[in-house]
Formats: sequence, structure tokens, C-alpha cells
Amino acid sequence: MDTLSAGFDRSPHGRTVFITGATSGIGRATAVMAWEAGWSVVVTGRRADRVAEVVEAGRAAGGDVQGLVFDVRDREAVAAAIGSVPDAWAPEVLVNNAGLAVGREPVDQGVYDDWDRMVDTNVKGLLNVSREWLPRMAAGARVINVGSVAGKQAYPGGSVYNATKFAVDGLTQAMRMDLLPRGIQVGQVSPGAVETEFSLVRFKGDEGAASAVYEGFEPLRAEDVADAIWFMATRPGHVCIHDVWIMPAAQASAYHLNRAES
Ligand code: NDP
Ligand code: 8X3
Repeated sequence: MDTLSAGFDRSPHGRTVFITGATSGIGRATAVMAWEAGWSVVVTGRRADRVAEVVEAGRAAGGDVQGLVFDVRDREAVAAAIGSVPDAWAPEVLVNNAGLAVGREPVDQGVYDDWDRMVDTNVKGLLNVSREWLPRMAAGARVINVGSVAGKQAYPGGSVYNATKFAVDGLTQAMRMDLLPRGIQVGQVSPGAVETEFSLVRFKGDEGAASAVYEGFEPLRAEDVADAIWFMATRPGHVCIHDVWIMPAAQASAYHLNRAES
């Protein structure tokens, strides 16, 4: 953490964004967009080597990038990591992106450990990070939660993942109301299928099962979602985008995909 976070003892060079789950996929793509726009960026994740690699890539591109390694499920680790960041680095934009799906079993065959991982990461992890940062964030700051089409429409085999993303939708709404008097805006992005490491994680490293998810249609890229997040992050102060539902052109709902015949 020391070398990755070297630089927290000085002021950020630009406006600051703190992104959870920036070692891969949507979070990483958002970090790239942020440092290219001249913002100071804090990237986080559990995999220290990946955090270091993203920090190095950002700095090589001339970005002002710091890294923190922690698991959003570990409340003490979250408090220690965020507590180590001086107020000057309190984010103007907090992107609560870290999340995952694990398994596609129907609920009567669900795996308890998978359920715990999803609930603890997607719901409690988002809360842990928000609880540590929000008291230190100023009027005009924004929180952007990464929800999902799975938080709008349930699908077979999605039960607990659906429940966690419906929870993100509810939290986004309630957080917006709670934080209204403080002038902190809260929005979410709700993507359909995005080709990232998401399915590899969901299918526990089974590359065949993961790539089959995206066969026969063109999924969103991480950059497409990062683009929406960054649009929300950079609106004028009087504009709050509540929700961006963003889908591949070939996807009409959680269960309607137009796959080409193979
Ligand atoms: P990736 O698997 O590529 O990225 C997930 C990121 O979350 C990684 O950086 C990972 O980092 C981090 N992460 C996971 N668990 C934890 C944890 N316990 N503590 C800290 N960081 C964690 O997937 P995506 O980019 O696709 O996913 C990002 C978000 O987008 C998730 O919330 C997901 O639910 C949501 N989403 C994804 C869609 C898709 O189709 N891909 C569609 C709709 C929403 P590390 O492993 O280093 O900790
Ligand atoms: C990820 C999209 O449809 O795989 O949130 O649940 S889906």
C-alpha cells in the first residue's frame, strides 16, 4: 500500500475520483477516462499486483494516480484504507463499482458461500465504502453506483445477484434522499451485458462458459459503460442524472437477446 499510495501526503493535481474495483473491466476503464481528463484518481481492488499495474499505467500516461488495496467486504480494512487518505483527497466523485456475480444455480440449489460473496460485496461493500467516505465528502460531490439491468429485471438463475442489484437500486434512491440536504448527488448506471472478467468470475474460471455468454451478439465494452459514468460525473453542478440504463443494441431486456445463429 505504501508505494501505491505514495503521494497522498500532497494535494491532488486535479479534481479527485475514487473508484472501487478498478483493477479490471468497468472500473479500470473509468479510471483511464478520468486520468485522461486530468482528474486525480484513486484506484482500488483486492489484487495488489493489478492495482500496482493500473497505477503504473496511469502514471506512465502522465496521470495523477494513487492505489489502495483492500477488500470492500472487510469493514476494518475499508476504514483503515480510507482513513489513511487525507481530506485533500476526499473524492468529488465516488464510483461504487466493485461487485460480482457468482453462480447461476436456481435458488433451491444455491451455494451459501456464493450468496455471501455477492451480498457482502455488492450490498454491504458498497455501504462500507460509502459510510467511510460520505461524512468527509463536500457539497457538490457525487456518488455513482454501478447497478445493473439485473437490478431492474430478475431472471432465472439470477436470484441472489438480482437481489443485490435491486438493493443497489434501492440504496441509490435512498442515498439520494438522505444526502439531498448536504448537496451530494447520487446516481447509478444500470448496464446490460458487458464483456469484462465478470462472467469468468461468475463461472469460477470456466472460460468456455464465460465466453458463451457473449456469443452471437456484440456486448457492451467496459469503455461504453465508463463513458456513461464519466458523462454523469462531469455534468454541471445543477444537473443530476439519476440512472442510465445502457444495453447492447442486441439486448432488449435481461432475457431478450438477439443472438446470431451459429
Ligand atoms: P470485473 O470482474 O471485470 O471487475 C470487477 C471489479 O470489482 C474488479 O476490479 C475486482 O477487483 C473488484 N472487486 C470484486 N470483489 C471485490 C471486493 N470484495 N473488494 C474489492 N474489489 C472487488 O467486472 P465488471 O467490470 O463487469 O463489474 C463491475 C461492476 O459492474 C460490478 O458491480 C458488476 O456487478 C457490474 N455490472 C457488470 C455487468 C457485466 O455484464 N459485466 C453488467 C451490469 C453491471 P479485485 O478482484 O482486484 O478485487
Ligand atoms: C450483469 C448483467 O444480465 O449478466 O449485471 O446479470 S447480467
